[in-house]
Amino acid sequence: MQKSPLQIARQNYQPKMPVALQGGVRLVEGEKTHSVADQEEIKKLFPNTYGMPLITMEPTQEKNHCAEPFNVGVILSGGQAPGGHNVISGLYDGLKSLNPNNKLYGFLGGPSGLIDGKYQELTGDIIDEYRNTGGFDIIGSGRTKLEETWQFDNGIEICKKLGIKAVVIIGGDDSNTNACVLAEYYLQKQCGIQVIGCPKTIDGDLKNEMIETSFGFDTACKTYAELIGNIQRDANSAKKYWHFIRLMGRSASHIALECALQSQPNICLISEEVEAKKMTLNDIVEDIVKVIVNRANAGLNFGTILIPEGLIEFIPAMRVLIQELNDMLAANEEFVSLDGDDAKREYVKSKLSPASCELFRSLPKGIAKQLTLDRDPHGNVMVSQIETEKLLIEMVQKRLAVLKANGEYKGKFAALNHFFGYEGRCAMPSNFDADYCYSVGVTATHLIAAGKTGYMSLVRNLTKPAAEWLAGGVPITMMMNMEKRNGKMKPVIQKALVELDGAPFKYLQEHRAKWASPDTNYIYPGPIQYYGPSEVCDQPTRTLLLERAGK
Ligand code: FBP
Repeated sequence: MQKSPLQIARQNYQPKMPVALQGGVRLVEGEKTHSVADQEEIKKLFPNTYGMPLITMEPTQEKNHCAEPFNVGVILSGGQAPGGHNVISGLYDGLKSLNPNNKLYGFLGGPSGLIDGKYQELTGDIIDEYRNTGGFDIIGSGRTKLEETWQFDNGIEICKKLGIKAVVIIGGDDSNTNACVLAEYYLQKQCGIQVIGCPKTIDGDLKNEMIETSFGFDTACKTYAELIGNIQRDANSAKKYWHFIRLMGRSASHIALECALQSQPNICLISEEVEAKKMTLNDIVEDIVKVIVNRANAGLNFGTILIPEGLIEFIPAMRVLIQELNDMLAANEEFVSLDGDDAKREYVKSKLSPASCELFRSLPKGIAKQLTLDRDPHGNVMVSQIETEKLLIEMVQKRLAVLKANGEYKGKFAALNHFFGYEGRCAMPSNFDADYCYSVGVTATHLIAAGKTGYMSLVRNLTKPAAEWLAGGVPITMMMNMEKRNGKMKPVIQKALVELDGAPFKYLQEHRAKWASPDTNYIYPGPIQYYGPSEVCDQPTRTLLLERAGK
């Protein structure tokens, strides 16, 4: 296979590691834990894995060694995130250093690989091909939900067949919730199979008191910020377009916020703020229009607007509509059997409450249809398919036309829409993600060797140089609360949304008037750098730096 010079160079990159993981490792148990909310219910649902202690890893003189070889299975779950291959290489190297006869199996195509018994042994040659690369193509990923006991039982069979002592699930909040359910089930069954989770998602919404960031967020944001910076240079050169840029991230606005901190656009919408202020679509449009008119008055008919992909779900009336649609689609097979868009539209309208029906009717047909598309296996609306940026352009255009007719706007409005998501999910991992992921993988092997289950591999202190990072394990039950999914209350890992009293949002709040003004405040971040001075190559995200400042 042909490779670029950078691909070849990256294959030989040796991830930086915390001192705690460089030699022998000793596990130290800390305080017992409890879930973030709904303690009694979570405790009842997870009698075996609830309340386990936090674990920290300390360096020792003695090298770790497991006399009896053992095998581990790994699953990549959900959307791609840069660094997944390094978690697997860290796991592989960790296992081999414990005993060269240990084996690593990859389950193919996501969680379904465990259920259907599709696997591949990951040998040294295979691992070497994928070190420090983006993508999940080493074994593939999938969104099958691991939640039924027959699936868990199939897992036991295949693990027994392959001599697998532990399954490592690399996934986001929903996949790690499932990892916890699986760990609990395997303990109840006393089948001797451990389950360890690893925090993955570009969305950045799997974070909490213990997990400082999920992997992939760093690389994805830096990739999008580069593209936004390039667009801003173009806008500032051509001076003729408003760019409406939607950014992936599902519900949370972390990606949009981080990209704003890196590139300083004229406007960055934050879904969580829209919800807190109970804003309507018209309010949002009005805010955008004000900035456009103000810049037009100074002769500037161009700019950039960042839009989080989950925005629509945070507009209170829209949220009610989406919830009604979710419940309707979950409990209704009749809808799927209907033929044609018009029949479906009429059917939906007949099932909605009067207020939601009114809102549904007022939406452009394309957007309304996008809202009724299939949900993901976790019952979530697939916000990546809803073109909010086009909806906003249309509404802004209409409003500006009214202002123009009234003589209140004299500018020219030409808009271009963009959606950045898939461009960043498989980018070559930044040094941060390459280092972080490798350590997460090595940490997981130590948790497995110590017989732990129901834990998430933990690497923290991430704004310090990698040598000073801390490793350990956090019980997954600690992150859980009860939420409504597919119409039913379920135990799930609490999603981290943007905190409006958090330092990253406050920074945006303090600076956005200046960024919206006719002065040029754009930053052009440029591409991710892998080689060169540390301040250029090893910087974590602005979000992480601001959140950790003073801690
Ligand atoms: P995960 O939560 O699985 O990490 O997925 C992240 C994500 O990229 C979201 O930002 C986006 O909404 C979604 O996946 C898109 O899903 P798909 O890959 O199925 O199109």
